[in-house]
Amino acid sequence: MLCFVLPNIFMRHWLVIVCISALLSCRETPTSANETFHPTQTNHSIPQGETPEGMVWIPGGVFSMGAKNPVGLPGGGAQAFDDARPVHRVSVSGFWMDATEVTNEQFLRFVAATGYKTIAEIPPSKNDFPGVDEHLLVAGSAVFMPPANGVDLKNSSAWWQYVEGANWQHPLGKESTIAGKESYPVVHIAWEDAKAYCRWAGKRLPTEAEWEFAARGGMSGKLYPWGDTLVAEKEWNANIFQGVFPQRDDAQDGFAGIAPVASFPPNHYGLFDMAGNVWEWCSDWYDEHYYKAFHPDSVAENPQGPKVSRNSESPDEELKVQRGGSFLCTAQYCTRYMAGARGKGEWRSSANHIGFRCVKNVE
Ligand SMILES: [Ca+2]
Repeated sequence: MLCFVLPNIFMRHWLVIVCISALLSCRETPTSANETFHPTQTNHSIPQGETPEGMVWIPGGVFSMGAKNPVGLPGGGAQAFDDARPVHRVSVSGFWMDATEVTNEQFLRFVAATGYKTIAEIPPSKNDFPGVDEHLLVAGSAVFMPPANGVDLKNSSAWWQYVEGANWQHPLGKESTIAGKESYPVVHIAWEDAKAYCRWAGKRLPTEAEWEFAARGGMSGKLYPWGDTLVAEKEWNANIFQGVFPQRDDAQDGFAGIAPVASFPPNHYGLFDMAGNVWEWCSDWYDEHYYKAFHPDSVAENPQGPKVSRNSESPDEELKVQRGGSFLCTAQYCTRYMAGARGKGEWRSSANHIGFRCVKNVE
């Protein structure tokens, strides 16, 4: 899989990992052994007591985690998802999960209570960037800026710009606001920002295995959280990108850019936007070879991810897993809204398509 990192001196702020579908070469020969999905065995226990506000119960169980190579399937795009095989059996315990991505309104309550400042709001330190002119060390984050004309899809800097003053309260830069967008997912969130919110809320970030179990909604091996068909009879199930990427978003799904949470039907567990809208951080470090350590027929119990990040395309970066894809995903470029697809991002970086949701253990 070929991925690359946007070049910028402000690495910790906006190293957005972008995976290029058009350039992928399938280095792995699919075999039935490493692409076999078995039925999901769902637990039946339901916790006593009240349901935490805004959360749904994910029963846990044993499922097949990973992704088939979708290349050649209708809408499959050109990414082979080599990092998501072998498909392997995983057991997760039951847990509560936020039904939606964390919204601006919810994040505002967190900031009002704690005074927390996100990484995007803090100017990069001189110590972290020795030799860089101080006037260049400004707080900001990466913002998607559609180019006027077609561009080389190998060059993501053609549509991502580091914008001074861009942060969760000003998603497109200093002059923009979140007024009237209280029900939109909060964005420009780095991994430790998401972790801080979850801790404050008495919750935590999901593991990658928990996230995928939840996204699959009890089904096994489906391409999407709702089934195998991306769109049927023009009824969209997720906020992704239609048109010509990156310059023209036709919004056939009703939204050009981010949508308010829960604008599309939930999956079988009552979870909204498990595909598209904004990327969601998981607790795990990202290792492109992590799945290779699992045997397809053994069962991994509540895997927590690798101990360190490993990625051959950006070996110096520390990457955490992101899941679900975003409003910018399209088969023309990146189909990582698929249920088994993996994403990743530099853990101290943010952008206006990165958010999160939390989970909570049974008390
Ligand atoms: Ca859309």
